[in-house]
Amino acid sequence: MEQSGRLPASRTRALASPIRTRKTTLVIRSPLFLAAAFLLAAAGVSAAARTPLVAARTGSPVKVDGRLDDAAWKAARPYALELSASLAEEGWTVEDPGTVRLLHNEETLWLSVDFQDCDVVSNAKADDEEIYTLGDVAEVFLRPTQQTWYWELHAAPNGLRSTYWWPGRGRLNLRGEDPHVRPPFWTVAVAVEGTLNDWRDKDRRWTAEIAIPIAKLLHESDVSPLKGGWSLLVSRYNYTRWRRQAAGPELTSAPRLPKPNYHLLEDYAPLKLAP
Ligand SMILES: [Ca+2]
Ligand SMILES: [Ca+2]
Repeated sequence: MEQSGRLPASRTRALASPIRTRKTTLVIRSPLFLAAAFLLAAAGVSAAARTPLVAARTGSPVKVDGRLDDAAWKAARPYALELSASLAEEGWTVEDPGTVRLLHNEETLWLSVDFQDCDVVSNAKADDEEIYTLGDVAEVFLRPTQQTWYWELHAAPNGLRSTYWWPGRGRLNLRGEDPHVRPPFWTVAVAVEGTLNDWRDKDRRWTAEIAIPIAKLLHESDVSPLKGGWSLLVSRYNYTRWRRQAAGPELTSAPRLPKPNYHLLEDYAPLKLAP
């Protein structure tokens, strides 16, 4: 989910800067270039969002037990979760670092998260509660880039899940409809180094492995992510007693977003399933 469903008003201003930079470094003669630059701006595509998140291909399935000791994970590149550019510009730094890794075998997309966390907490009691308001979560957003719709999967350190399917972000907060998809079609297992829900001590981390059957992601006539054309955001809510720079949960994501709003769809990274 998000802190606010509202897209930031400064979105246009934020985009103006890289486009201006291009104009100063490139001699623009071609109307095609101008058209491309306009389309880029209209689509809200930032340079950072174009760096793909790559899922390495594995021949051996991941054992989904929350422990990241499978040999296959060694072949997967770790991507660091980052604060939004806006918060970084204000001088904020990440307090509890985290990484995500991706693997696939053409049938299943696996994600693992490794979140350092001084205070692992979740008050969630059941799947499909708004668990991001009840404690720490890892979130996975998956979207066909040409579509308005997207998946939003949440996993908590107590193993609970929420599964959302949004027709489009303009329907967030719409009452009278249930965005949850039940039963969940994906699996998760978690491991906590420390003690869940004990504020008195200092924890170390929680890890999770998520397995998503790729075919189950498809809606209507959408193209499989195996053929490209999908985008991905992995994000986090980190509630902690030990927060230093602000009140409330720390919000970080891969890729980095311009603002701390996880529904900035155009800024998700392309998802690349390596052959
Ligand atoms: Ca494992
Ligand atoms: Ca936490």
